[in-house]
Amino acid sequence: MSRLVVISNRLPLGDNPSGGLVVALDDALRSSGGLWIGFSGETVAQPSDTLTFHDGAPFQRASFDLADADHDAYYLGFSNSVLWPLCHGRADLTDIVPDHANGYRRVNARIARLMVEHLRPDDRIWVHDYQLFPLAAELRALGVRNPIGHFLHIPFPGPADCAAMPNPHELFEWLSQYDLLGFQAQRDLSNFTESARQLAEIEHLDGNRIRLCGRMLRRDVFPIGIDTASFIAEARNAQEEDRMRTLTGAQMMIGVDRLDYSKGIPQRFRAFQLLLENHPELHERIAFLQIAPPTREAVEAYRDIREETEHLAGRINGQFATVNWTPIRFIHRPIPRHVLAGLYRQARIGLVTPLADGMNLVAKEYVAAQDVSDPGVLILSRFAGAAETMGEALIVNPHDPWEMSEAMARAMCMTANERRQRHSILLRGVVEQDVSWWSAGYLDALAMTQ
Ligand code: GDG
Repeated sequence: MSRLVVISNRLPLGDNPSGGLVVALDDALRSSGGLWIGFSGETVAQPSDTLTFHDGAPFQRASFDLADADHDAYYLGFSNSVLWPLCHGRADLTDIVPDHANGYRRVNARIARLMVEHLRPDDRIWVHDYQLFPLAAELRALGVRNPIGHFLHIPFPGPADCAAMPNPHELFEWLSQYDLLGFQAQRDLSNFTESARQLAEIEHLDGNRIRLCGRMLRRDVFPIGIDTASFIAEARNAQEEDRMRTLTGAQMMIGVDRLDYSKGIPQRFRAFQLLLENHPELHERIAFLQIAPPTREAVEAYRDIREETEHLAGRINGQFATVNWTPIRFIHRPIPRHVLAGLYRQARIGLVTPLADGMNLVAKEYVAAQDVSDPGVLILSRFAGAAETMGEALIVNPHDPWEMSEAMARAMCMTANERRQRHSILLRGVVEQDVSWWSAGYLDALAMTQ
């Protein structure tokens, strides 16, 4: 079998707890073997012009450093202040700076140059996510003819958001240089097709084949999963359960998200406030634990969301707390994975209500972690990619605090029978469509492109 080369923005070095990409890819690569290339996480004055190889993983790992100015432009700037907000329907949060777009192209060109000397003629190359859209075009310019696939972990923007990019046509030219484009959900495939139709040239050939900007390629939907078997085992082994029960004395509702404006955390806090206003009988009976580790704090929009979230949590606690009960606990730090698994298992409600999300792995982890004889209830936003395959959750509109608070009330009084029925269907999906199923499906489709 030919070697698999994976490239993602961030190479996992040592313990790197949060981030769906890290969690998902590690498992996919172990089973396939090969080389994983990514950013070391270090910014330096003078980055080296070679890759650095690392020991200690069951596959080869190689990293590159970035110059400070390149990190600002490529990562904080174009990737996370233009592409991320546009892909999550927040054109109002973009910060378009021509130098950042240039830096984004420059870094992708540099990564292509660093990679090319390590490539073998029969390698299959799998590129991940929005930070690396131009990479195939840069590799092609250096003469690379290998099959190259791209998988987008976040939503693909519709025509209005694509049109808000500085140079929308360029995005489709970049994408046309891949052999396979993978998306999380049907929603993304439709957005891609419609945006390409309006802003570039796209022709549907047959099956999954299209001609994009004059080049033939394939595109399809590959909903990402989790390492379900290991997560189930982790949750079963968790020792936290009893400790949590004595700590809270109430049913727990849990949210776990990087503190990102796309995750809808303030909206869910307001819905919880409404729940407590309208359901006094639930006072002291429900406790909401929100775990939200920090992320991208150098970007202004992320500092704003932190302030808003802390302010709301303080206000709600001030309004409702009693000497025995704190309605919201907000933890702004990463929690170890095995502790998280135990907390999910203990929680009566898993609250996953992003305003926009590629897939959302927390929804799947919550389901995997449940005790099948007494499972909790998943409340899931219709704007998470996961909603396309997890219809047995209580599906909500995260912009509607009334609907969300009523879903919380309903989850609190749902019979064990209904909880078990819903959970068993959800669990079957999470078991069948796990991360190995996802990577195998993607790699089969990539093989078909040759
Ligand atoms: C992107 C897309 C897509 C979170 N806090 C802690 C912690 N986490 C872990 C969760 C989960 C992961 O991070 C988050 O994954 P998500 O899927 O929810 O979200 P993103 O980070 O935005 O990931 C997303 C994903 O890529 C994969 O394609 O699903 O739509 O946005 O695994 O458990 N883990 C630990 N401590 C924490 O405090 N250990």
